[in-house]
Amino acid sequence: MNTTFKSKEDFANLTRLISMGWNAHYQEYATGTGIPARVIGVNKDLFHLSQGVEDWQATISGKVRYKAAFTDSKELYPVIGDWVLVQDMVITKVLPRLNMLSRGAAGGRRKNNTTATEGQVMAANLDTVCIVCGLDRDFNVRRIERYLTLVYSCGLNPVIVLTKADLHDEPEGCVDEVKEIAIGIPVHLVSAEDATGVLELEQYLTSGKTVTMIGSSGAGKSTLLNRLYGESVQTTGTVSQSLGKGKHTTTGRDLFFMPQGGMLIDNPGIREIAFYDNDGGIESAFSDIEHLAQGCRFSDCNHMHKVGCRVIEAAANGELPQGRLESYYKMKRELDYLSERQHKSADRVEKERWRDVALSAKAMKKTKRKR
Ligand SMILES: Nc1nc2c(ncn2[C@@H]2O[C@H](COP(=O)(O)OP(=O)(O)OP(=O)(O)O)[C@@H](O)[C@H]2O)c(=O)[nH]1
Ligand SMILES: [Mg+2]
Ligand SMILES: [Zn+2]
Repeated sequence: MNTTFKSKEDFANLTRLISMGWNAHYQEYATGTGIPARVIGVNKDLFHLSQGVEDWQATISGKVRYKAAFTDSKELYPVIGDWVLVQDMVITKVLPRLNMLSRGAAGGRRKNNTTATEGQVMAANLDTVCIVCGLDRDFNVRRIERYLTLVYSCGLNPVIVLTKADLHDEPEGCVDEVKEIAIGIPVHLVSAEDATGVLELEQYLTSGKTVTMIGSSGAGKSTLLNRLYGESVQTTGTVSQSLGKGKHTTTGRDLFFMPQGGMLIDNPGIREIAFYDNDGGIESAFSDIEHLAQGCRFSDCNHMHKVGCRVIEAAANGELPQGRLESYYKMKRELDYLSERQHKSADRVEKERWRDVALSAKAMKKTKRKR
């Protein structure tokens, strides 16, 4: 990073950006017109940007929009947490992301897109992803397993936050249950109601660090943010008595500069956890099964047939819960299908590209002949 400063002001600006997560990676790519800023809110085509002192709204340049529409859009369209270059209230460049939390979104294949399924990037440039689960009717170990696979598939660091501890008679039992499936991952037991355990979460919110929360609607994400912030900055909503579900109170994504020094992104509740990336998520989320698999007789064992399979043996004798193995099979099938579709789609896009090249060559020949 360039450490020669023309003025005290330059130095102060850089220090402020660093406290917002700026580092040598973004500095390296910050070439072109405009000044760096971070996306702290998105409202359709309007982006809420900040440089630490002031914040303002900007749109995106035609060039960025065009690129996003005709290439792999998930890389290029600004999302919350992105670092961008901005000039005269127009975003001129989205700096390459260090990571992103994405998931499968409903909808078909876009023209010229290289992937079969649409992906939705929820947030970019993250240090920690908090999987928030309420200890009311929201509590579901199988769902936490899915969130873990999603976060790992994106190459991100998960942390599990079991909230609403005040509503459960034996919350410690839930922690033990979760620890069995979340091997080596911190599990925090908190209550936003009476502040139990909330201080523990401050370790993730130190200067320059960006944390995001995901979970179902009504899990208690916004309430937790308010508790950590020390005042009510986000609207919260009640959980339906009959369904035990939230009412999708948070609808947008916002990044908050926390008094602890870090940044916290609140997300809308997730209805359905669909995968999009496939970056070894299953191996990390099911490291116990991966470990058992070393004892399988055949190195390419798919753990579906009994012959010499250590995983099936462990499920049969109770070492491995049957529900966990079923969860593994289901997610593995989904992720295998996803990579197959993405491969196929990439091949098809390549074929279409060559067909287009051939067609335009033909067209050029025709016009030459006419002349
Ligand atoms: N008793 C208790 N209630 C809580 C706690 N945290 C949240 N709640 C309640 O749970 C309900 C839902 O909380 P929200 O914070 O709005 O949930 P959310 O996860 O942000 O939901 P969406 O914005 O819909 O995704 C509210 O009625 C909160 O008061 C807690 O620690 N204890
Ligand atoms: Mg909310
Ligand atoms: Zn096996």
